[in-house]
Amino acid sequence: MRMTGKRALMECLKAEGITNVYGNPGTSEGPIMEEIVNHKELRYLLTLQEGVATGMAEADARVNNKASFLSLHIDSGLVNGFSLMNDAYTTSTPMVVTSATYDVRNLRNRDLVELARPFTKWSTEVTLPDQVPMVMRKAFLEANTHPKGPVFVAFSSNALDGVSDIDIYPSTPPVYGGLEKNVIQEINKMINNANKPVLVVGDRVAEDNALDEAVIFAEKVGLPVYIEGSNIPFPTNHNQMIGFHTIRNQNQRAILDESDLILSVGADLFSDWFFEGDVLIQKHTKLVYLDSKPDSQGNRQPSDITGLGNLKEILKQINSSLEESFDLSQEEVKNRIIAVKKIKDENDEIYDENAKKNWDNKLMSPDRAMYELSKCIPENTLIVNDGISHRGSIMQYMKFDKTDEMISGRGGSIGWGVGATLGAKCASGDRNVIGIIGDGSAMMTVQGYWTAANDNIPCVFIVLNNQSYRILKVNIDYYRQSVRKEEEKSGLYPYMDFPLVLNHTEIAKSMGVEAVRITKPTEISKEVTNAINSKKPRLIELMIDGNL
Ligand SMILES: Cc1ncc(C[n+]2csc(CCOP(=O)(O)OP(=O)(O)O)c2C)c(N)n1
Ligand SMILES: [Mg+2]
Repeated sequence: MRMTGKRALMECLKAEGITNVYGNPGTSEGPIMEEIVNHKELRYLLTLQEGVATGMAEADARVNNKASFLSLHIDSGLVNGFSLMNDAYTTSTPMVVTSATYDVRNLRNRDLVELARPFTKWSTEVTLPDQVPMVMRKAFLEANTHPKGPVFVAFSSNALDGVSDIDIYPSTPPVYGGLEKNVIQEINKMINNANKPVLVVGDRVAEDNALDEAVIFAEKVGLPVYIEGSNIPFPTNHNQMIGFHTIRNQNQRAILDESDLILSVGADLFSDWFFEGDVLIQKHTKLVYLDSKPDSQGNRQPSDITGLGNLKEILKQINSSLEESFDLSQEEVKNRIIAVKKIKDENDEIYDENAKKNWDNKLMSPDRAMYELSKCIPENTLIVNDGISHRGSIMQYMKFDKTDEMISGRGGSIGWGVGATLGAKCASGDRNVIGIIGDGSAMMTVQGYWTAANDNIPCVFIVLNNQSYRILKVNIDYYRQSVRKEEEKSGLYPYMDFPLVLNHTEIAKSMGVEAVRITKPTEISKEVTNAINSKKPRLIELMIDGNL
């Protein structure tokens, strides 16, 4: 069919099932903006800073579990998107990112394709309209193929405004299978021979929709389970879920060190900011490393088996091999589970004891705030967790049974949560979406409050105003104690507090979002309920203690 390149671009997006286009336009995007209004199936969400658009696209991709679409301006607009694109690249979130670019007859200052290359799996430019469909098919295919990640396509004005005979076909993302039978038998043997096996499950279990299979596996073998990453690969309230994977926790480190078999499934095993050594797995511990993503952090530990494939399939294969042959009696599995539950209860007790010390403090304790939130957030809400230093507390009090109940920021950049809350809501229809966001992270992308109001995106932002970059204090303390081996705490946290307190309530109001500031834990429930019932964007600012 005869059409312009810009029309072909829109037809390709529709063929790929895209409904939301996140962006910030410039002069070069004129042809795209003109065209998009002719396609009612496509909703353009105008943001006032590229960090907001990129956060929206990142969350959209994770909610839909497939590539989203992001339209950034040439040069500076694209560069503004890089911090969250970099995270999407290192953590494998699929996104197709575009800029419209110069007329090819112009001399250019910048090669956009080279500029985007370090942050993308594939980066290319389209100069003729005829190229649009094949490049878009490849772009979506690349983004959705492991290791997933952002791709970049620049569209010259010649490609957008040019006319050609064009046919549109969607991409066909690859399907992945399980492992060969002899490998499954080997894994089965190792499970049967192990006395202290441990399971670590991570993001790719969630992405492969394998939570149920992971539960069957853990229950069948009586495994203690750690959750790693930023998704929900295992029910957080399950009796065998004994914690979130971190090498910083000494109790957990001891359990992993004593284990004779670690089964790492879709997880970035033993990853941390600080260098703690190359091989962290003990000599007597065997590692079965299973993943769908070939280049994961966990893959760097020496393993006895490395299996790549679809984790749902692989776990199904393991489960059915255990149905056929598993030596442990039901009684022995029951005893294992009792022992695991005991560890879980002890961990919870230690957590509660610490939390109770500050429970009724005048300046609200973060744990108290998270507890109150957990009591009033309705079932089936999607939580966007950008609580930074309070992520652990959020996970402690809010229990998540299913994969689609929570996503959290991944990769390290702050500024994700505001856009992510918006993008998650845009991708979630009528479902309630609540973002829990650090005051520092939210400040990076406050422009998103305007998009919430402008497009009437009825999500709730809960900003944790602890008047600080609190995580930096946590990390510098850990660094001083565990890396530099200092015995005394210096208590010095230079430039990590905000003596001039941020006021997200007033910022949000100034952009048309209703907002309220809360200092008392007893007020939380009413305000959250009001916010959800309002069916409008709302912001709740919780004033909490930022001290360690
Ligand atoms: C773009 C970017 N700039 C700076 C940093 C360094 N950084 C990491 S966490 C953090 C503070 C986060 O503060 P906040 O969102 O208030 O959460 P809190 O630590 O107080 O819980 C900073 C500045 C970063 N990760 N990303
Ligand atoms: Mg803070």
